[in-house]
Amino acid sequence: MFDAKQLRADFPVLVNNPDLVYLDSAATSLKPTPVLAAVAEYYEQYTANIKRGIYKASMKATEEYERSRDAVCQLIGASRDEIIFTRNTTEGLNLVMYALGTNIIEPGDEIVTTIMEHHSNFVPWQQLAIQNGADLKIMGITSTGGLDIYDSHSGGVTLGGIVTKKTKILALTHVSNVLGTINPIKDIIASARRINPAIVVVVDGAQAVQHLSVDVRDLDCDFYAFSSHKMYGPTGVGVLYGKKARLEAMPPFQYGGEMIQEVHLDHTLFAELPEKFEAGTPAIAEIIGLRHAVEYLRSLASQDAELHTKRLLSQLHEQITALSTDRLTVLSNTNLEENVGVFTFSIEGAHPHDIASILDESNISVRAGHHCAMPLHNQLNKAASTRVSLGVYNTVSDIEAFINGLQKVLNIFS
Ligand code: ALA
Repeated sequence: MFDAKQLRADFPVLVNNPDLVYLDSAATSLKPTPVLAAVAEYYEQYTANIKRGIYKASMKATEEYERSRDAVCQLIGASRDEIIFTRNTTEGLNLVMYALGTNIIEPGDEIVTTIMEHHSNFVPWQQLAIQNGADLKIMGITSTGGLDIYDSHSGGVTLGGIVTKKTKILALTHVSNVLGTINPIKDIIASARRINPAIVVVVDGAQAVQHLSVDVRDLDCDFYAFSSHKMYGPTGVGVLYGKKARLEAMPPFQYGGEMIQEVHLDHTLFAELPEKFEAGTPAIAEIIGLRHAVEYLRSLASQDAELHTKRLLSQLHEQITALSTDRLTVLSNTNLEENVGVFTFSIEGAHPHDIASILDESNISVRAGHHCAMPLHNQLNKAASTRVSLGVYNTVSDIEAFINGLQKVLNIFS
């Protein structure tokens, strides 16, 4: 039986700050003890560079590093040569844009993305379209915060209005960081492939892997990028999954150490996958820590922790309705079945930064601003918003504290 109160003992930040109401897990999650212990163990017991040393500590570090790759493979159903360690989701998406996008996009081609993208999965494609003379086409959203992709007759997903045979790349998020919306990626990809079987589909999974079970083969995406730090792992590590045939056909993204087989004065033979895309010394300790985050996540999934987060989101919505104010506008997805646990809102006459500062006086951490999603905010006619995002360690008391804090905000700005 899942018990969030008990689980909080796994998170030193919560133990050390018992009054903290942390509602910003979409920005970064807190880290459990096994992850921190694995990072410390590497630094305290066997610090060494990987793949370079013929001595015990180096071999152990290399082994632990590769065990993380195995753990990620199991998490998302990929094989070892399809998992590239990057710095973060942004770097993974940029890798695809530079190493593949710049080589395949020609004048007159189309790139399709959505209005709900984080800048990391929007700006690279926008810039590629500008540089290579392609058209950037953007899927819109409905009034409840889902993608506007459903056929009015059949109710099924149809991209007929936006993806065409000229669309070479479809880049979209699995879960929106502002709306909380879970996009029906599998149906979207199937619909896109019916129109253009050769389309390259790039998925931003940064807000998804910590909430949903992801199987990249079942989704049939070409690329899937995510970050360790949002899934209870260390900062400084990202994962890029790529279909083997795609990665093999791409040139390296960065040149340097460890991504080569042989270097001659006039040419270089590159390493096989995945090393071809892992130039230089990586974030060794953090990647070792990532395996423990994956294991933690798997144990949460077996306890059905997501059901707990969903219940908290429903409680939050019920209590917001009970406030019966017409000055608060909910911007996140109000179809809670489609929402991973994000509540984004605005209050008439109150700047989101002021809202966040007032909440912070009660030790409540939320995010305020455009959340790296300016096109979406423009579409919603808001310069900025305030966002609550839930993690597995949140409790009924956290929601109550937030509602009390919000009442204080409404009183101040009445
Ligand atoms: N992308 C992270 C967020 O949405 C930082 O907050």
